[in-house]
Amino acid sequence: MESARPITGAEYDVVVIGAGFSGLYALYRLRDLNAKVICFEAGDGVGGTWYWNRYPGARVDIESMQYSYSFDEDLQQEWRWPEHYSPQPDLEAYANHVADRFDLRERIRFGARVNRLRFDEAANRWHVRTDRGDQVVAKYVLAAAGSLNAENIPQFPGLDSFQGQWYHTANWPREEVDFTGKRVGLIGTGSTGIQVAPVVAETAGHLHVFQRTPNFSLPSKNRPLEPEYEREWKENYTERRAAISQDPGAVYWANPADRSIFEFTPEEREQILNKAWGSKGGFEFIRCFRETMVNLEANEIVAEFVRNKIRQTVKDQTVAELLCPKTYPFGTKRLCLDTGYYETFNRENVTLVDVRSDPITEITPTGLKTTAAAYDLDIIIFATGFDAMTGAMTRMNVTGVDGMDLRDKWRDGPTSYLGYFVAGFPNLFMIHGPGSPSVLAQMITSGEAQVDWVVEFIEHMEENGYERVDTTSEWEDNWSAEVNVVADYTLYKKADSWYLGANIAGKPRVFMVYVGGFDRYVQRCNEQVEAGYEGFVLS
Ligand code: N01
Repeated sequence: MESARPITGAEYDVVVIGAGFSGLYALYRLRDLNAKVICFEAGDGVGGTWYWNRYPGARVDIESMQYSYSFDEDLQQEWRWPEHYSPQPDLEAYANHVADRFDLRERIRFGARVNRLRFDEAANRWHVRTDRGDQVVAKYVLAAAGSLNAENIPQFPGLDSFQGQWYHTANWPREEVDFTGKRVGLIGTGSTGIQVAPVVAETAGHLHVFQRTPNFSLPSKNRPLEPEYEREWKENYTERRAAISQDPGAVYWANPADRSIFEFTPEEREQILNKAWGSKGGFEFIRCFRETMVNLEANEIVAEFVRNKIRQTVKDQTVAELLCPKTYPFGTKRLCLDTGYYETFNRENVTLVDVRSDPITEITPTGLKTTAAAYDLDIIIFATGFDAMTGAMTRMNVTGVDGMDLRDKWRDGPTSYLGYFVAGFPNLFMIHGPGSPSVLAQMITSGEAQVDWVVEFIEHMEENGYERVDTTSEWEDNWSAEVNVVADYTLYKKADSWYLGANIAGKPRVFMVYVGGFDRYVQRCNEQVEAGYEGFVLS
């Protein structure tokens, strides 16, 4: 939608927030309802995560033959992915192709960040405003605003005084940033930092990596996509997508192994893990043994195997030990995939700084200070993550029934029913919201499934003349209990991760991701519908 003029006073059936992969698919699906729809997108283009995260090294860590839409057979047959793990430009190009191929752009208003959502109880309508002055009214809001888009920039004193350039990875400029010969400081060693470091180290004069917590990272073994591999996928897409829909992580495993680690000798375990590590790369490694994520003893065997790989790769053993995670079980912070991350620390121009023992105290005009030292820097990169799962929603100033502010509602931690609904916020559907599988399932596929469910829900409401759907605190509590029961069965809560909100100072410690599996989640949502829309208050 090209018009730069704000839209005021218009009424819509549905406002979609966000033109990332889920938002685009929602625009496609909502056509079935013949609904009047508008999408507000903060960026100037489509792609969501893959529009904003254009930092050096940005790359998806699920194979693109799977990390792609399944809804259109011609699309999945015709689109060609150059590499196993696509870099950001290829993913953004794909999102643009989809937007054009299915004529989705005409309904998107770009450069329009939703900054106010107010529910009008008398009329059962949402009033939606954007920072560009749009003011519209809609019966339904479908918030596909992303799980990981409200960037976290730690409040170090002095950032305003810094005379060099600084960037958060999720708000990276379109123009290339030239690191040649520059003194670069990289703060953060999650999935993002681990991708940034090897690329920046290639040209930087010197790279300081400021690490607070080391992460487990697996080799991606990324490579150009072999024509034979592509052909095999395309010939078997129907069966493989079906297998993906039955998988807890919504991914396809070529060699699913259901074996106990305790049935093998230490030598045999080592052999199995080595094979998974060294062959195709990627997350297949996690599935070597069935107990890895639920049994501490099994987990520690796998963790120590990875630590040994780090020790073998990094020449300086003091640095290697600093890079070895030892304070939480393997996989309980989001696992990373890398291309040459640990090798980066063998370079002369790279230094690891442990800011757990020596925290950053301030940003200065010429760099940054820790408690023990000062570092002169030309560029600071914040790979410091996100106010995950809730930030996108709470930053929109949402008020529901009785003027209830979503931030107040979630003061003690986010609540939802099935990850879609928040009691007191009728007709508002979240995609990848807290209480959904979100990032623990492959997000394009799980987004498609969630959008399908929402569209069918709206269809049901329209066919039956309902004006409003809400849920109750009781059903939110039931769902929170279910989310916690499955999380308690695993080791996930043993890490200070963003899944728990632990990365944001003051954020309540609540486990926000449904880890019962994507397949089980879809089943649970359908069960509630089949049980006569149990847990929903329809009127
Ligand atoms: O963010 P993170 P991310 N001082 O929160 C550190 C997805 N993703 O952008 O661990 C010093 O994981 C923080 O330290 P600690 C994926 O789901 C996917 O890397 O909190 N350090 C941590 O090291 C991922 O999980 C892909 O102690 C500070 C880092 O910053 C999610 O996005 C690629 C600090 C933040 O790590 C987020 O990943 C990239 C401070 N004050 C991302 N504050 C792929 O698909 C924070 N840190 C490949």
